Amino acid sequence: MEERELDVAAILAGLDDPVPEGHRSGMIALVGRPNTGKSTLLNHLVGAKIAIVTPVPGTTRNAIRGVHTRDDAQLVFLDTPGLAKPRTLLTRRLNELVRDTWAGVDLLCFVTDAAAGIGQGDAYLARELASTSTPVVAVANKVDLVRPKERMLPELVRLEELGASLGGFADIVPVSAMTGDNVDRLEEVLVAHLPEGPRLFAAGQVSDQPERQLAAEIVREKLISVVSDEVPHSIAVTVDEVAADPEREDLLRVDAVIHVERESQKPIVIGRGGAHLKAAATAAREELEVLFGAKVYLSTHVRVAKEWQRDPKQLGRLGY
Ligand SMILES: Nc1nc2c(ncn2[C@@H]2O[C@H](COP(=O)(O)OP(=O)(O)OP(=O)(O)O)[C@@H](O)[C@H]2O)c(=O)[nH]1
Ligand SMILES: [Mg+2]
Repeated sequence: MEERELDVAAILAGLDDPVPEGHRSGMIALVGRPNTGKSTLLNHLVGAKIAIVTPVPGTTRNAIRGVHTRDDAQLVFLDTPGLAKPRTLLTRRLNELVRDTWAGVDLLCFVTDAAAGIGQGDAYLARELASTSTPVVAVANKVDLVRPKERMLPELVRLEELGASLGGFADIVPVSAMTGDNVDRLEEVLVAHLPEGPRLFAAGQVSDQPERQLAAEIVREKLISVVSDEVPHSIAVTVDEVAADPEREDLLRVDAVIHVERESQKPIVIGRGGAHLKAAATAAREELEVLFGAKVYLSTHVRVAKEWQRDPKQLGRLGY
């Protein structure tokens, strides 16, 4: 069974195109507390679903790159896990990963949840961001949930006050990452703060995430939506390869392994009569078929990786 390879020629095509004068480019990290809408915003800015989105805080576990190419600029976004109090080795590692991204980017996009209110967690993050010399654009997200509109005012004032700890935000932009309201303006603001420079990626490339990782993430997203309580945090999904079926060229095989932390979590993930697993797998397969433009055969196996969130060896094996 052969793994589908990246089309390198297609990815590199266009890299030599002349770059117009005044072209801007750079890396922009999306940072914020968990659940503020960073991944939703990434998907909207890039115009494709690259990062999974769920109502459960602590969804994103990798620094996911998404590229948006325009004639006059190229914006390379890095979605990051929400920064939260570390409770396990996993969350400690995720926080380190987030901080590592701050150093290597041209611009920080600090995403807050205006509907939940700008709070202590945001203040903590703003103080932490003060240790970098990188400009920070603040986003007040979820404006669609703030009614009446006047209720935005105190949140924007609070955000402005937080900016004082880092010498002022480069800009503050209210948006709805879900409806797309004002995201165009945010994009213009981000471009204005990027340095001049050539394209970093070919025009057609929107992500560098391997197909198997995207597939594993989609399965995890669908599982999170069918299980509840603390179980979403105990789920990790791995896919070794996305490969054409040896018998049928038009069929892609995705073998997903679902890892839980304890034996007692298996029945929760599987559900009565397999109902949870079946619902999640069907939803994942349908989405993968659209994403890959091919028929998908998705198999799922649930395994126990005992206390994986606290075990360095298992974390490595699961890709964290
Ligand atoms: N109403 C509304 N909901 C939003 C908006 N942006 C995000 N959401 C919802 O907020 C929840 C969290 O969104 P994510 O994009 O996963 O948030 P995140 O910041 O990436 O979360 P972590 O990866 O856990 O840090 C999801 O249920 C989204 O649908 C918005 O502008 N309006
Ligand atoms: Mg996320």
